[in-house]
This record gives sequence, structure tokens and C-alpha cells, in this order.
Amino acid sequence: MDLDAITKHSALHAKPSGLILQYGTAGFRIKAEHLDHVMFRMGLLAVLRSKQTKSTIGVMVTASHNPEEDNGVKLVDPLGEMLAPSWEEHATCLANAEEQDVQRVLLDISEKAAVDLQQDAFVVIGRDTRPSSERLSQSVIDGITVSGGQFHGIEMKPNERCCSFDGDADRIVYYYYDADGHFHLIDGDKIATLISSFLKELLLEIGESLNIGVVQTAYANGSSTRYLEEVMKVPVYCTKTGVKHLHHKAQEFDIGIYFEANGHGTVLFSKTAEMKIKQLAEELEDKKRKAAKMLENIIDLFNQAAGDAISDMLVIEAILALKGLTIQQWDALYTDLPNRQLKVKVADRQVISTTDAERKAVTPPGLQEAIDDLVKKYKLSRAFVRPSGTEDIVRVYAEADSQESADSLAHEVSLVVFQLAGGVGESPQPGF
Ligand code: 16G
Ligand code: MG
Repeated sequence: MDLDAITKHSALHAKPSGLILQYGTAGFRIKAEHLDHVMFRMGLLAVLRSKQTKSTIGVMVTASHNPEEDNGVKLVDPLGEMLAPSWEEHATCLANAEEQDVQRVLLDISEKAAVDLQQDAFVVIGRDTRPSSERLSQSVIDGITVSGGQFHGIEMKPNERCCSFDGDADRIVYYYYDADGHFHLIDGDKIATLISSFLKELLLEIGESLNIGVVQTAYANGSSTRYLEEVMKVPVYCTKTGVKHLHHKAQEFDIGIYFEANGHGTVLFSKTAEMKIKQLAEELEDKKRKAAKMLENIIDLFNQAAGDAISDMLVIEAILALKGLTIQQWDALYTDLPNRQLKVKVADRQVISTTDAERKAVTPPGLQEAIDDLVKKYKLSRAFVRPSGTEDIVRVYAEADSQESADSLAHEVSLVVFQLAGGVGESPQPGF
């Protein structure tokens, strides 16, 4: 390690004097403007940790669901675990070291943790799409390269199939950039469509008429519901938001496929369906046997890990490979209706109660009528409001035939929520 080079580069990522931070469960998380030195130093620390563990270390630049102007960084240990507690202390020491002490703290850590400085170091960096994240991850890279480590930034090539899980890997979404640089999100609705059409085909092949049902929430894009019902002819049911509600409903079918648009989802097979399919996998011949075997494998996979994003991915990847489908062809099954989600702050969000799987507001009086009148002004339109279960706000969802209409419907609905449900603070402004 070239300590002089580190000192020189560190001065380019100077620490604001007097700033003291603590490495917590979420790593470091504060206003993005105060984080440059922390990022550089976490690059240095990741290299030391990588040398010490002789393994790849992860660095994630994000403040997750915090406000956009915040940012954060956390290190990920070789098996994907949280950073070891003793290294959290090292992280805190290094982040708080005054400029002239950085060298000494690095040597201290290396000594205490018995780091073999001759060892190679490799770091994988991830970041979110906050405006500050690109610059801050560049500071991490600076820290890694100046201390002799290697790093990997995944680049998305046009039309390349990508997928992401959330932190606890119970949500999955696919996406790609097209040749014009437009981002395409393939959400839980399209995943449900792909999986249910494949399962339906296999059932047809083996000649079993087990009943299939797809379960969605009100957030499912209207195009997906229409496609499933009208083109694929599978029955679709809507439940309240939250995995437990979808799961419960999906248990009513021989094969229940449920996905929230946000990527939570799985496939449930009834015991009867499982027994029938396993028996057919023994009895049938040739192509039919192959189809039954395939279903059996899917059952076994989901039985082992229902609701797990990795199982979802394996099934999706198998379907795409078997059907020779590209992500673009999958995406083109139907076109999402333009939509918009907004939040409204109110004094007490429980004044809003809903029915019909959250698609209709019962209270406060007059709210649903007002929403109905607004929805009528637009084509292919739909809107609903519900109190969030995770944040102290009311959520507004609107979709319509154009982005402009969806935006303006969402805005108008948020205004009536503000007026009729006790909005607080500034009233909702148009534009996003
Ligand atoms: C929770 C739910 C998720 C739902 C979300 C809605 C589980 C495991 N998670 O994260 O399914 O989509 O809440 O959040 O059930 P909201 O009520 O704030 O819109
Ligand atoms: Mg999760």
C-alpha cells in the first residue's frame, strides 16, 4: 500500500472538521453532501477487509428509503452478511479520523486485524439511482484503487436482461435498457403473466384440468389484469396489499400464482395438485412425461422456498430458456398503462377506510364520489387511495391512457384527499 498516495488522495476527499459519525446497522447514513470523505475511506477499508478475509467485499452506496438528499454506505462481508462488529468499530474510527491521522488509523487497523497487506483485494460496488450516488461511488472507487484494490461496477449493456432482489431477497424485478437508452421495468405483474402462461401450457400438455388462479392487488397494472383475463383466460382475483392477503387467497386454488407489482410473489400448489402431478410424472410417456416432470420440479422448488426471490428467478430463467424468449419479447406481451403513485400527508391516515380490496374508499364521506368524478374525465382510467401500512401517509394510485393524464389524475385525486381527509402542510402541487 502506497501510504503517501493515500494521504494525497485523502486530501481530495477532505473530512469536514468536527463531523463525527457512527457506523450503525445501515452503515453510515446522512445528508449526501457530508459523505465524500466517508466514501473514500470506506473504499480504503473495504480493501483492508478484503485482504484480511482473502475474499470479495461488497460496498453499497444507498440511503435506501431515506429522503433523496440523503445517502449512505455500508460494507458487506464475503457471504453477504453484515460487516463483523469489530470492523464496524474500525469503520467508525476511520470515518472520524482527522486528515493527518488517516495513515496511522489505517496502520492501526491493519495491525489489530492482522491484515496481510501483500494480499490481493477485490471489491464489488453497488449504488442506487440518487443524483449523488454516482459521484459518491466514484469516491469509493478512488479509495479502492489508490490502496491497490480491484473493483467491479456492473455495466448494463443495451437490451441485456438484468434482475434485482431486495435486501432480504423476497422481491424480484427484471429490467433492461433498450437501444435508445429507455429503461424498461418488468414487474411482478409481468412475472405472474409469464409463469402462469407457462404453467397453463404444461397442464394442457399433460391433460390435467387443475384450476389455476392469479392473485393481484389494486396496484397491478390494468393492462396485466386485462391480458390475464382476456387473452390468457385465467381467472384473476384482487386482494388487499400485503403478502399475507395474497397468499391466503392463492391457497384456494390447485395452482395459485400471486405477485404484487413490487415483485413479492410465488406459486402455491395444493396437496391434491402435487399428488396428481407426481403420479403423472411416473405414468405418462414421452413429451407428456417431460411436461409432468417439469411441473414436478417447479413444485419441489417452490415447496422448498415459497416467496423466495431466488426460486422465482430460477423458474423465470428456466421458462425464458425453454421457450427461447428474449426479455424484449417477454416485455412485449402487453404494454403497461401509464401510471403515477403519490403520497399525501394527513393528520390521521386512519380517517380513510376502504373496501373492495382497497379499490373503494368508504370514509371520509364524499371522497369516493369525488374520485369517481375525476376518473370519468380520463380514458382507460382508474384511481384509488389507501392509508399506507408502513408510512404515516396516504397513497394515491392513478393510471390512464397517457402519462400526462395519469399524472394529472393522480394530482387531482391527491388534492381531494388533502381537502377531505385532513391534509397537513402545503397542499399537493402539480408536477413531479
Ligand atoms: C409491506 C408488505 C408488502 C406491501 C407493502 C405495502 C409483506 C411481507 N410486505 O412491505 O407486501 O406491498 O407493505 O406498503 O407483506 P404500504 O402499505 O406502505 O403501501
Ligand atoms: Mg423484502
